[in-house]
Amino acid sequence: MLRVQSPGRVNLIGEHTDYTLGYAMPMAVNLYTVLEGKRDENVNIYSDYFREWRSFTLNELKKENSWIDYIKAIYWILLKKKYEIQGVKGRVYGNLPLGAGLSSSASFELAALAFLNRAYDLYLPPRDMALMAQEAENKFVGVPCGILDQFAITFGKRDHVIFLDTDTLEYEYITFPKDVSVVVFYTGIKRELVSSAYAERRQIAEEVLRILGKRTSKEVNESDLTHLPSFYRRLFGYIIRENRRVIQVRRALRKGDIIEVGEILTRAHRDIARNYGVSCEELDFFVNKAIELGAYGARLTGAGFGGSAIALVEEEKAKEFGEVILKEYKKKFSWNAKYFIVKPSDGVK
Ligand code: GAF
Repeated sequence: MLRVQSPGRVNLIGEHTDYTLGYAMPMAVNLYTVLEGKRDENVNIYSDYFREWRSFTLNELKKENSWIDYIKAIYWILLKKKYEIQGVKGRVYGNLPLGAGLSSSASFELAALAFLNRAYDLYLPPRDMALMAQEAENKFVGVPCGILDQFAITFGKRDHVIFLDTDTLEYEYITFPKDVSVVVFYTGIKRELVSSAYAERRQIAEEVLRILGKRTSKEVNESDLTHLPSFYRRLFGYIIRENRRVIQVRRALRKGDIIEVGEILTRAHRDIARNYGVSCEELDFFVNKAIELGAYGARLTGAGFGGSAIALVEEEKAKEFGEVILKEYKKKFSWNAKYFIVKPSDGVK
């Protein structure tokens, strides 16, 4: 029996920068998708969460709008690249909440890819695994995501965040302070990336690059935007500042200045909410309350539009912080909200 454990991801800073090939700083976290099983002729997987078996044969890789599509997506990319693989009989379970903005889809896809990599001795380098999982998500599942999630889940390292150049895929591990907790807060609002708002942002950002004749957001300055319509200026201005903030957070973390890290995070939230339009009342409520309760900083994490937010909190206060904010939040919003105290963790293994 083979068992693969694939984490979720939290992005510390660098949001909506990956599809213009900018900077980001994610971490893998200790909430997992687990896939266990053995080789077989066809694919037969039981999901604990959905309480059902799903099956397919390798010559019928059609999308069926179910959780099994994520496994199909991985078969699709491996077969397209002519890897010699067969089926699997197994079970998927875990404690990573689905659709909560913590990359449950990428986590599941990488669980499947890592599983097949080992089961069929494919010897895939980690970088290829991340890129293949992204291509599977883009082309089979149909979500136009960047590389952020797949990279974090593949390259995560315990006690570290990853400074990532999403253009060159050069990266650097930066120590995350042990006495600071990352409190992840799920708003209870499920998020579907297939929804058009994400794709729309991506289209506009790519259009700005085209108009300016630039390849990546790293090469764009505020002054380049002067002649663009104000809507474009506003959206792209955010991306330019966010790239800069990733560099600033790297510097502050290296200095061990968590107060500065926190301030930059909160500033990033205000900016994305005001100028990029992917926050919502619930996320803003969490960020405001978190600051009121003494967090170093707080911001939405992932695509936004619901999903999750994070706060950096002193380790010994994290539990109380989570309880208080959850209670306050539930008075006003969803009963499905939850919080998790997470740690930067190792990638898929
Ligand atoms: C989602 C996408 F999948 C990522 O690629 C990234 O764009 C993120 O939203 C926003 O930073 O998680």
